[in-house]
Amino acid sequence: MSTNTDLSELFDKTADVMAILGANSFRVLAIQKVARLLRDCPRTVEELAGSGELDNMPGIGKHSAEKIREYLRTGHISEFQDLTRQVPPGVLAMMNIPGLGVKTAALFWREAGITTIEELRRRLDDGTLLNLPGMGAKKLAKIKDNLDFSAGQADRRRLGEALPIADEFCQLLQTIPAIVRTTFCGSLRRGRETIGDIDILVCSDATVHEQIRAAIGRHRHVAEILAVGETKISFRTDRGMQVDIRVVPRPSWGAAMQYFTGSKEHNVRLREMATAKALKLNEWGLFAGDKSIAGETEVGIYEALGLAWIPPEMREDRGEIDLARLMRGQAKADVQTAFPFLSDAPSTWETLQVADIRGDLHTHTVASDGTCTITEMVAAAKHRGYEYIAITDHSKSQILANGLNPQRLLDHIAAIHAVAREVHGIRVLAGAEVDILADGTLDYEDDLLQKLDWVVASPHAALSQETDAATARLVRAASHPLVHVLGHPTGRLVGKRRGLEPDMPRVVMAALRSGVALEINANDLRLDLRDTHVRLAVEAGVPLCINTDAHGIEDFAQIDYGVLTARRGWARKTNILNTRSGPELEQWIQAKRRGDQW
Ligand code: DGT
Ligand code: CA
Ligand code: CA
Ligand code: ZN
Repeated sequence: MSTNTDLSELFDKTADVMAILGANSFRVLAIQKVARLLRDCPRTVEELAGSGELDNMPGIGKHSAEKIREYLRTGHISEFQDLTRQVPPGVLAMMNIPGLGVKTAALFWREAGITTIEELRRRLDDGTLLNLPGMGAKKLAKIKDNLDFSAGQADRRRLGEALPIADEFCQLLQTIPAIVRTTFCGSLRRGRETIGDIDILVCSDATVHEQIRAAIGRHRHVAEILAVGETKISFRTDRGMQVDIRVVPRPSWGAAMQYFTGSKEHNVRLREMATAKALKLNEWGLFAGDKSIAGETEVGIYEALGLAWIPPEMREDRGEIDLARLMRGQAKADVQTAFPFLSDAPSTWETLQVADIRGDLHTHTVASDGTCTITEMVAAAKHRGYEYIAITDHSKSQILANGLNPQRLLDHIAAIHAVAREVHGIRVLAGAEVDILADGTLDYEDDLLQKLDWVVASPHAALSQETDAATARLVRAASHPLVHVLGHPTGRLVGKRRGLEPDMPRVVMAALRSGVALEINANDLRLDLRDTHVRLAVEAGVPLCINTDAHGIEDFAQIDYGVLTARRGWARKTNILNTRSGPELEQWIQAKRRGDQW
């Protein structure tokens, strides 16, 4: 990958090392911020260092700029190396186990001498850790549970990591003239939050595997070519992801796309349907005896089985096959009876598009822990074609994120309104992301909340609460009359932190009663609400907001992941609040403040 990525990872790792060595949390945070800036920066560090701009970048201090230059000169940072040498790699792995964290990892290392995950697993079983301060049986059981959770995720990558890689290789393959079409399939096409391996299909009637081998062999991100056959080429990227490329002839293109998109459970159901009609379905086509009756297009396969085409994100055997059958049927009432929340009884599924999103209602600026100013964020939102944006910086309890105390918030509101008056063609809402405290109360008083145009309420701390406490907390926040949307309601981080595990149907019902919206946080590390929770909200008729929680202008692009997650939860345009026009949103906000039902 690029130097920006390498450096960003180095800074991130060093932040972990410093944390475990007991460094001041503000210093750790500053290093993490540099990591994020480097990752998100559209220009290369080489450029920035060359032009001298590196020294004037907000968020990158003198010390960090010096380190970056050292890296560009020598390929390493000696101070970081010295720090890293002091901590066994297993200890770093330990602190990244969900729910374990710096303090416990340091305790296990210093007080129990644990330096590897295997050792941790053994010691969790033999009971000797019970002697450590603060370690009860319940707490240890939870750690064990989390260890299993992270083992289950071990070789899976986040959607946001896999998708750009897949895109890059698809584009590369597309440059081979004998290749007619290229697409990725598998879990990636279904928009799952984590990806095991990348499945790419190329359509060609020629023999192209040697050309493919040559093209990928030259590519800088290819670490090892694992196998080359006429119809299948596999390789591993420098980040350890496996990619399978399959060559498919034109007549089988649709069948192969269907088969390799999966999911496996969905495919099993389709094959049963085919068998029931005395047909055979495989990756080559749909056959009656030896005769192919469909295969060139995916929609052809579904229609030949008596189904409407099903968007890939819905192919998880969660009722989509029944829906597709009823949608193709004659009686609209059947759809309504089986799926009451689809009151318009669609006969085709109109998939939610990124272009349907008309604004972002959860964004941060330099006032708290963002990297851009209000003006920059607003300009970038306008440039995307958005009709509105809410600026929602952190509230006072978020000390490490530089949360705003009441006086700073008042000043910030004035500053946002000042920008709003200057800029034309986009509505700018003065908002806040208010912490939902452990008991469900909010981090600002009502008279202050009243002054805001838009209130996101989110949990950030106390995320390992028991289910009952978590449910009560979120229900209480959802019921607060001044809240517009619950932001990242569970606080989970994909593959890293389980977050709250509330009784989600009850939270959804509370949102319905009070007319509050629920967020689909589009950041690929969050995707919170997750797909199954989205489905609950859709079925209950609770409005959803897809927000990026942007901490800089680069983050607006994350909206794609939120839209994929929304589709996986069967959300359509009508379910998403921020697909409405500015005036319609305004009306919704007014009605919410008056306490009308949505
Ligand atoms: P992943 O890679 O673990 O994130 O998940 P997928 O869904 O991409 O699974 P993968 O890569 O093992 O296989 C790609 C697709 O190929 C899968 O979604 C469905 C299809 N497929 C794989 N194995 C089978 C199978 O045994 N039966 C059927 N019907 N389909 C399969
Ligand atoms: Ca796959
Ligand atoms: Ca695969
Ligand atoms: Zn947040």
